[in-house]
Amino acid sequence: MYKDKKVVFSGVQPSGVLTIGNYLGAIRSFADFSETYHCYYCVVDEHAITVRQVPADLRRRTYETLALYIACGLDPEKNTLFVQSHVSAHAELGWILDCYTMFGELSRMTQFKDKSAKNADNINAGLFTYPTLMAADILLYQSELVPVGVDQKQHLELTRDIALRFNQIYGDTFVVPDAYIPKETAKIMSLADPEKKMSKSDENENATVRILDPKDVIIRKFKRAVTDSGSEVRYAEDKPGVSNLISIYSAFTGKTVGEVEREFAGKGYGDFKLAVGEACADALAPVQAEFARLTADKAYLEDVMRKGSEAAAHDAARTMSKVRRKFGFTDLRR
Ligand code: AQP
Repeated sequence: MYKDKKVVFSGVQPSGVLTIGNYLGAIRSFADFSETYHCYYCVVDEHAITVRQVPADLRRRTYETLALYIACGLDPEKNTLFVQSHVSAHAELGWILDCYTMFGELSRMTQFKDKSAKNADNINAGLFTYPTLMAADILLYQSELVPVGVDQKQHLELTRDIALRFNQIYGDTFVVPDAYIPKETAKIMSLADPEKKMSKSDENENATVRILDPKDVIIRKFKRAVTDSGSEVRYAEDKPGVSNLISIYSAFTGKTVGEVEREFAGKGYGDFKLAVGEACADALAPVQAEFARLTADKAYLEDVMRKGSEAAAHDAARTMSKVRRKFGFTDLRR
């Protein structure tokens, strides 16, 4: 879409207080793209309602997620920061793409299977078509790169398939995007069950470390983290709990896995867990301070939202006009 710069798009659902999984798997890398790409970072509130939300909480978390974007280093002058429901083209293109996505493809999505199991009393159509709305988010801006955690890989592959299908039928319409998945932190696991992904909507508070948790809470949660039998701090398939903690420690300190193993050779899990907690809390402290400053200024956040949604709506309209023309909707706006 931009002749001078390629486009990056990503989003986070305001479905809970963000975890270090969201941070290390996605948000932390967002700012790396700001200089060389045209970046759109969206608070995807329409995705969040596929699971029942308390309206007041959803509203507050939408502000908070935007504030966290900025606190994590995203400058609103260099990135288009906005809220999904403020740009109606997302829902509009989402519907169109629904008509180019097969029932069988959506049925294979593991996130749909997981979330339907978790929300058995509310397996709604939106939960099922979530990936086509996500495809719309990405394709609307002609994005080339989508920084996400590994849990979103399957949705990205579907997005590519939908774009290729559409382009094949109607000629070049969408850029076919690639996922950008950070290698070491692609999937941060739950502290209570290291076989399970850390998720912001997990009801077990001990399973997640939240970006906004105070230092003492962070340290307590790491102290309680489920580890494995034995006492050796070593990265190994049969030690999922300790390996997860090593990944987290390594991500916050910049040390390699080998360096971490050597640092804690001969020491027990207790020392190690304390060090992980301290490294995590120290790394998050500046983000928390900036977040507190930003959330005290609602007018500023609304200004960012307004400017971001105007810019995003303008750019999305260009793709929508192309899409409408290609498949034969009448368009009075030309
Ligand atoms: N545990 C994780 N490790 C690495 N990356 C993760 N992400 C999520 N959990 C981890 C990445 O964070 C980004 C935003 O995620 P999302 O809000 O779109 O939804 P999600 O993937 O469903 O994340 P959660 O925390 O599990 O939310 P809930 O509990 O609401 O379903 C994505 O790039 C995601 O890959």
